[in-house]
Amino acid sequence: MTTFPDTPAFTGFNTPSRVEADVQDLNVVGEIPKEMHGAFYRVQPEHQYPPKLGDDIAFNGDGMISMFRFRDGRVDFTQRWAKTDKWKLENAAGKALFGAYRNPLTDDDSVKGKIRGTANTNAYIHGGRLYALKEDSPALVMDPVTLETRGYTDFDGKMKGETFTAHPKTDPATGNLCGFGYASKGILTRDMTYYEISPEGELLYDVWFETPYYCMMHDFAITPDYALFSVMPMTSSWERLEAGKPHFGFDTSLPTYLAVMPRKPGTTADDIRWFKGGNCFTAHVMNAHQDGSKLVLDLPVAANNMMPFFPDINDAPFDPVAGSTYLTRWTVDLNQNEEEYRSERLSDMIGEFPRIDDRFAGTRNRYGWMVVIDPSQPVELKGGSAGGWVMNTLGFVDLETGEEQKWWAGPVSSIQEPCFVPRSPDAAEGDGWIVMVCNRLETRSSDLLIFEATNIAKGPIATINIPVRLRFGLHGNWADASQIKALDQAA
Ligand code: V55
Ligand code: FE
Repeated sequence: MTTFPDTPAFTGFNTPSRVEADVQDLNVVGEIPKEMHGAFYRVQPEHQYPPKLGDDIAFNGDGMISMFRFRDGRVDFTQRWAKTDKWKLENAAGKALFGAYRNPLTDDDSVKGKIRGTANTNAYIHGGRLYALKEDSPALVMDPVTLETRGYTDFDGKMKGETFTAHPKTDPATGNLCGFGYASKGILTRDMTYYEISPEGELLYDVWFETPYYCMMHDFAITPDYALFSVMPMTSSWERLEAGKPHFGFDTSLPTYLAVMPRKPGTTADDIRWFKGGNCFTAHVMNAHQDGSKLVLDLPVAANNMMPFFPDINDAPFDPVAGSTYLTRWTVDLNQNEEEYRSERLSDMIGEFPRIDDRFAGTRNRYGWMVVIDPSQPVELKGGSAGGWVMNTLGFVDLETGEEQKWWAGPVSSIQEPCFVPRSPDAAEGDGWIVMVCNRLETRSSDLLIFEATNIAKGPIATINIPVRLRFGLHGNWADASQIKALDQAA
């Protein structure tokens, strides 16, 4: 019998949905730009079965991939499970076999040594392939048109590490997929790897190095010549796992580091420069660029932990004010003999899930978009279970002029990560649209909204009603039809 727990992670807007679907021609209010020809992919964590240990965190759900296919002003919807090895083993057993998030000590004996990944964090397109990604395991390859799962890849045996990030970047100059892994020699190891993969899917080179302490290395940044990593004290140990504590805990006694690694074959750990900073929390990055000998990294930073489900290692209570993230600029000058990075706040909006026009990854971007918490707006979540602060606002920053815009989703709605869609492959930066899932917490439904990218304040120009109940989601990406041959042909 399947009975999901009556806990916040599985009730209200988070009630399990588990629907694979094909729906043609979704209902649209407003007008979808005819130039939008391609697909928006996004992923949400969904538990296939009730959690083995009675309750769980959303980050441990199985990946469910949604595809919104755009052509001629119409939108089709397809949704499929990312069928990881874990999903298949549990499906065959008819129940959960894997236990807590990144704690193999809690697994059923029958799955010892199996890949624990859930492919629940990002849906990423590169070289015409769709990757469903979870940072504790290799990349899962899926068909970008049918969403059928092909399986994990080790890039023809060339990826020697055990993991591949959920936040790779595509270098617009070379077309290479730039990615990394942490815990590369096994869970809790300090070993990291950097990988570069050609548009044809060939792993070109890797770089191995160690971080000063084991940490959640969730995202990174590239520039034409460097890869930049933020080491922050969301850490773990075998003692934590043996005690059955959440995998990650936040250690306010540790410094942070900005690692700068030359992006070229033959780089070794000795070539990496480590710049120190004070204790703080980081997760996602907006972008980075080179300015002469200076390197500039823009990322949301909080004074303390922003993830209540990964608590303070000394059990200090969660502090939502100290856990508020603000877009921040870290700078280092490679020509100076500096030991610390400089830090300066760029915006007073509480923002996370930063995005850019990805064609400017690694170069100086003018525009950025974020999910913003605006505590000045009223919240009445009738029927919603979301506690605490609500991600209620889409934010926009113009880093050249300092202009900011906000669009508030209303008192009973919250939003998921925005994604930029260029008007055409060679359009100017920011010339295009934002697509974004909006959670209707009261009716437990979802809409996909479309905004003019540099005029979000005026509100959506189209609202696409999603006829399937979605849940909170994580990351997604747009692929122009020309990036996926089969999408282009099946017109
Ligand atoms: C993050 C998300 C994850 C994860 C580790 O946002 C870090 C950060 C959805 O899964 O496993
Ligand atoms: Fe992420």
